[in-house]
Amino acid sequence: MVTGSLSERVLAGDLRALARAASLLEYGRDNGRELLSELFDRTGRAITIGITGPPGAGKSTLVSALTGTLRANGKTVGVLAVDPSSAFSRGAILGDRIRMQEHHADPGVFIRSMATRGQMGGLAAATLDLALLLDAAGWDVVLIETVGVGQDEIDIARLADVTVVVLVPGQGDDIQAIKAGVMEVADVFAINKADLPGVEGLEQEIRFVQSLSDKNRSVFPAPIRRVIAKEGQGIEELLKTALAILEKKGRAGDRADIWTARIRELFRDRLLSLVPESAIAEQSIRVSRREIDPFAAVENLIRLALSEKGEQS
Ligand SMILES: Nc1nc2c(ncn2[C@@H]2O[C@H](COP(=O)(O)OP(=O)(O)OP(=O)(O)O)[C@@H](O)[C@H]2O)c(=O)[nH]1
Ligand SMILES: [Mg+2]
Repeated sequence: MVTGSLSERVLAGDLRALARAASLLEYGRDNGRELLSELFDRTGRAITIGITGPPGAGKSTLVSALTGTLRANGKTVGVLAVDPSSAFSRGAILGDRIRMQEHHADPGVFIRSMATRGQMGGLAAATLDLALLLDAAGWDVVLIETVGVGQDEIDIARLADVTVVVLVPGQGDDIQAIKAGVMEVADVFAINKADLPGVEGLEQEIRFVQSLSDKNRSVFPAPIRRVIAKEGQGIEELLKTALAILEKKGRAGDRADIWTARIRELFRDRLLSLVPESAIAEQSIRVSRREIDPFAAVENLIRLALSEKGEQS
C-alpha cells in the first residue's frame, strides 16, 4: 500500500518520492517491482540517450553540457551514470558530482550514480528500471553514461534510444584497441576535446574502422560531430544530430526493436536472478560428474526458482 501512494506521489512530481522510488529500484527491492508494474503503462515517452566511450573521454563533461542545452530548451533531464568498475568508481562518481554540480540545485535535473549491482538482476536491469521510472514520472530526456570498456557497459549503452560514442583525438592507435563492440553501437560519434590536435586523423580512423566492420551502416555511416564539451561547443549540433537519428529510427520502426531488446534484457536478468549463483554452480558440477544430465539440471534450477518464489509470497 505504501507503494500505491509512492507511485501517486511520483506521478504528481514529488521529487523526494522519486528519489525513494529510485532507491527501491536500484537495489531491486520487491516493492520496487510493484511500483514499476504500477507505473509501467505510463512509460514510452521519454527519450533515452546513451553516452559511452573510453575512461576520461569527457563523457561526464559532455553529459553536463547536454543537460545544460536541454534545460535551456525547457526539457527535464534525468542523468544515470553507471560505473561498475568498483576499483575506480568512487573517484569517478566524485568527479561526476563535481562536473554535474551546476545542475544539482535544479529541480528539473535528476542525477543518480550507480556503481553497484542491485540485488535482483544486474546493472543493466537497474539502469533500465530507473530510466522507466523517470519516463513514467514524465521526464523528457534520460542520459545514460557508461564507460565503454566491458560488454556490460556496451550493452547498457545499446539499450538507449540513441547511442553517442565519445572519442578523443591524439591517442595514437588507441582506436584500434577500443573494443569493436563500442564502435558498433554508435549511432553518432562525438569527437570530444576537439581543441586538442589530431581531430582530422581520428575522424579518418573512425571512417576507416567503419568501412571495415560496419557493413550495415556503410550506407548510412554514423555521423561524426566535433565537440569541446568543456566549453560547451558543438553541443547543440550534436543533440540535433542525435534527435534526427532518433526520428529516423522511429520512422524505420527501429524504436520498437529497441524496446524489444530492452525487455529481453530485463527478462534475462530477472530470470537469472531467480536462481542463486551457488545453485547454478552446484548443478554444473553435478553435470560435469555425470550425476545428472544438463536438461535435468535446468529442470532442477527451474524447480528451485519456483519454490523460492513460493516462499517469498
Ligand atoms: N581539453 C579538453 N578537456 C576536456 C574536454 N572535455 C572534458 N575534458 C577534460 O577531460 C577530463 C575527463 O573528463 P570527464 O568528463 O570526467 O571524463 P569521463 O569520460 O566522464 O571520465 P570517466 O567517467 O572517469 O571515464 C576532465 O579533466 C575534463 O575537464 C574538452 O572538450 N577539452
Ligand atoms: Mg564520467
